Amino acid sequence: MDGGKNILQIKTCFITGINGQDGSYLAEFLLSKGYNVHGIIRRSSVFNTERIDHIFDRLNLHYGDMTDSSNLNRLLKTIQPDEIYHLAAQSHVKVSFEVPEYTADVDALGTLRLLDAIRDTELDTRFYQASTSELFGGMTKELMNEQTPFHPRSPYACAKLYGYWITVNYREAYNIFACNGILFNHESPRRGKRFVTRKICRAIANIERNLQDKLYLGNLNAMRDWGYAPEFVECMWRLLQQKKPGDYVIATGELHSVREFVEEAFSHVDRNIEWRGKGLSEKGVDAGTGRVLVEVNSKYLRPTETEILWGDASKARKELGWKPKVKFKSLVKIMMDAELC
Ligand code: NAP
Ligand code: F7E
Repeated sequence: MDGGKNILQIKTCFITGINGQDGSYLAEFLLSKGYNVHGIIRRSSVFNTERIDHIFDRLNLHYGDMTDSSNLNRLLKTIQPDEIYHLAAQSHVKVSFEVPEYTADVDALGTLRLLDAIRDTELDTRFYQASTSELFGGMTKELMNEQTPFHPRSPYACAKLYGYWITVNYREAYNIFACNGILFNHESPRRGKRFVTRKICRAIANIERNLQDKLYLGNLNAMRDWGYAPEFVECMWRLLQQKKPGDYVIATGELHSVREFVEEAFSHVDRNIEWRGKGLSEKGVDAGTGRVLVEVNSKYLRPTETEILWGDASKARKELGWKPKVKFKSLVKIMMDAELC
């Protein structure tokens, strides 16, 4: 007897980080596929479910934390998920320099705790680890794929490096169906407000509404391969539907600088940005009015920077049949439209 689960073919999934950017899109996607969706949220002094409020009634939410093994063990025993999507993390690179030990506890040991809970409970489940292009460190302008050596450049990336390898190790040691998605930056109107794309789009909308004077940024020359989060979460699911577990780079293959993102985003409010000065004195000026709209502030620079992240997702295209539709210009439009409406 299988309690009717297989007869009805309703799959159960467990998402850590369900109220984050990716968790919210993934929950929507898995609900649309008919999954029974469970997830953990943390107790917070204010409401923290804004991104999932619209689907709240269709979710099974539990209090949980990646620092609490007994909680994770208990939840896995009770829920018995067919698939686990491990997205919870202290995900801000700059913040990881301020809280390196906490970042390691949540992002590295948290992953171990969850994998070990699978091992302890002897669950026959599939496991997705939210690995990151930050593993590569981006010191050279080269396309990065599954064979590119890792060189993490922040406490966040070092913690995620452990998460990557412990996922591979538990796959090899205990035959767990465990996969790494090495995702390059992906954004959306639900992106955290302190990540650069959302920060830029929000600031521009605020400037247009006279709520903010200018936008302060750090490294304008950093380059990223920015994709669209709803398309990227679909890959997480595709990865767990494969015959064999594996590790995949997910990226658009298009590279742009923070400076270009600023220019493109300002073009949506008909402002043409001209750059004047150099280094910390550089300013972005509205070519039409001469008003300074962008300044550099050293507090947004990082002790070590990941300069360039540019991904080659050929393996995902071939084996997962995945190809992104939303590239740089349409991504900026989606994000600016959302801020301006
Ligand atoms: P996000 O918006 O910052 O969401 C992170 C989630 O993790 C939130 O739900 C957060 O809950 C939860 N969380 C943090 N600490 C936790 C803890 N100790 N216990 C339980 N939950 C905790 O991040 P995202 O952009 O959706 O990214 C999802 C995952 O992919 C992360 O692991 C990130 O590192 C990784 N990643 C992201 C990108 C990207 O470009 N977005 C690229 C590669 C990899 P609270 O709301 O309570 O803080
Ligand atoms: O920075 C530069 C900054 O914070 C992008 C996370 O999801 O993607 C994300 O990490 C670039 C960096 O994302 C500001 O120095 C300039 O070079 O938006 P970000 P990130 O660090 O790339 C990876 C793949 C993840 O895995 C992470 O979880 O933009 N930058 N000025 C700035 N960045 C911020 N945040 N704020 C600025 O003012």
